[in-house]
Amino acid sequence: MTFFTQTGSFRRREDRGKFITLEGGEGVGKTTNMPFIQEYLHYHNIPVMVTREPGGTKLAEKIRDLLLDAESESISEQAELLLMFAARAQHIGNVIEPALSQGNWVLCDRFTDATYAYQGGGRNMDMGTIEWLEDLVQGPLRPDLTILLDMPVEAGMARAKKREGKVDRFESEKISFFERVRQAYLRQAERYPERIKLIKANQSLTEVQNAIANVIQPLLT
Ligand code: Z5A
Repeated sequence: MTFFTQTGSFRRREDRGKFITLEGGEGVGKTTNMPFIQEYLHYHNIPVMVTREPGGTKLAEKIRDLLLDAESESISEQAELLLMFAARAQHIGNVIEPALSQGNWVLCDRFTDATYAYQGGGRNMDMGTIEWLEDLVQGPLRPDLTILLDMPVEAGMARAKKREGKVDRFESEKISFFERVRQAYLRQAERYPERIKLIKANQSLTEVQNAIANVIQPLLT
């Protein structure tokens, strides 16, 4: 299938789009860099759908509100884990898979590596259970590329604190929680070096964005 691009040239849609996820701890710059990646792909005439987790559909956004609400009743670890995957099931079925199968690329702010990091690392939940849920909910779906922005926890938290707005349920965790999250992300990167590309987030924004462009580039050919 072909379609007309903004620059006026025709580009052939591949049978299936690519799935890119952006990951990292507090304040590493995910929100800041999502529009950069979107524009970079548009520049290369790639149709991209931008989304996030938890969230991305009406129901999944409601689950997100429940999960992030700092004033909710205490949520058990199992309930938190299952809610993450319930939101993900809805997101994959209604948004991610349809977009990919129509040849669109999908750019997602956090995905299942966040579950390994926050529920597996932060909450010390069993990684085998997470793997089992991943297989159940995703089948063979895995990101084609995961960009992991990494920096020391305290520096990321200091950046995040400068933003306005209420602190959510995760942000009120202790620093030791975020240290475990970071280590779990780094273990994921060691485990999947082909898929997960680690980028130092405590560089200038230009340097971070150059590094992001470099890791996306091989997908364009
Ligand atoms: N969660 C989970 O537990 N399990 C799961 O499976 C999933 C999620 C999918 C969702 O939060 C929460 O859900 C998350 C994990 C959990 N909890 N936490 N914490 P989220 O993803 O919506 O938001 P977040 O993680 O809290 O992200 P963040 O704190 O908003 O960070 P960020 O988006 O990476 O940072 P930012 O807002 O882009 O940047 C922070 C500041 O730094 C800002 O002022 C920027 O202008 C500045 N910045 C960014 N880059 C630079 C550079 N390079 N130099 C200088 N300053 C910079």
